[in-house]
Amino acid sequence: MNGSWFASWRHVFKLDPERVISDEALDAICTSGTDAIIVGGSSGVTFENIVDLMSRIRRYEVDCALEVSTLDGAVPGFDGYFIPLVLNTSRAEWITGWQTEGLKEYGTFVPWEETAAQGYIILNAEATAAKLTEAQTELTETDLIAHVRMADRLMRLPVIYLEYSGRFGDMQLVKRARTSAVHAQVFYGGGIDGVDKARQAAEAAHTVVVGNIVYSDLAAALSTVSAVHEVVSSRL
Ligand code: 1GP
Repeated sequence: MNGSWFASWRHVFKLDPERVISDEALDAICTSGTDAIIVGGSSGVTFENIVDLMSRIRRYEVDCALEVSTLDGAVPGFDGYFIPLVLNTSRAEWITGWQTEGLKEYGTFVPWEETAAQGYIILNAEATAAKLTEAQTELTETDLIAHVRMADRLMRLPVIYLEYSGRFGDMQLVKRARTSAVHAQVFYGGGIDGVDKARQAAEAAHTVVVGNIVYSDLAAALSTVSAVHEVVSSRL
């Protein structure tokens, strides 16, 4: 795929620094066998709550990356950094605007070897990120493939993130996106609530991201780790 620091990730938990998670739950997540934890959220993210969550995850060996989504949310100390660029919006500030502002401020401190842009394609109109960025979520397959080619072939982004946050997506569409990408690693996130959906997502995307269910049903969240890894090992 791309030889990057996240290339081997198949299952990822995404934790929201704004939400409360007990030490016991965090221990279970960090020792679950997941390939990595991404810290990120669409609202209420502050320097302080990121530092707090990072320092708790740092007690474990699991890889931990930060999705930098606000100007004051660039916190040092993570294994890696993702910079989201929203591709299906006409609001330029979400494509390159805020990112350029961030580079004006922190550009000389960026650990480039561990930093990767994510081409976000947001496909659930109800997701907070969709509302915030005014994403055009109603994409046909033709629209989606064009966005994938834009990200993968023209912009050469290392990650394409198909974001359905809060709702399980169309796996046929996700699979089409993955097979259309030549270089990029295709992440899928949204609505995974247990083994069955985790398997379907693992069949469709390169990397499966599990978020909300961590906070509402920890056992179901934990069950997704082996579900994803079993699909991947059955392909080997
Ligand atoms: C959110 O893609 C992730 O950014 C995961 O989505 O919270 O719906 O699992 P869920």
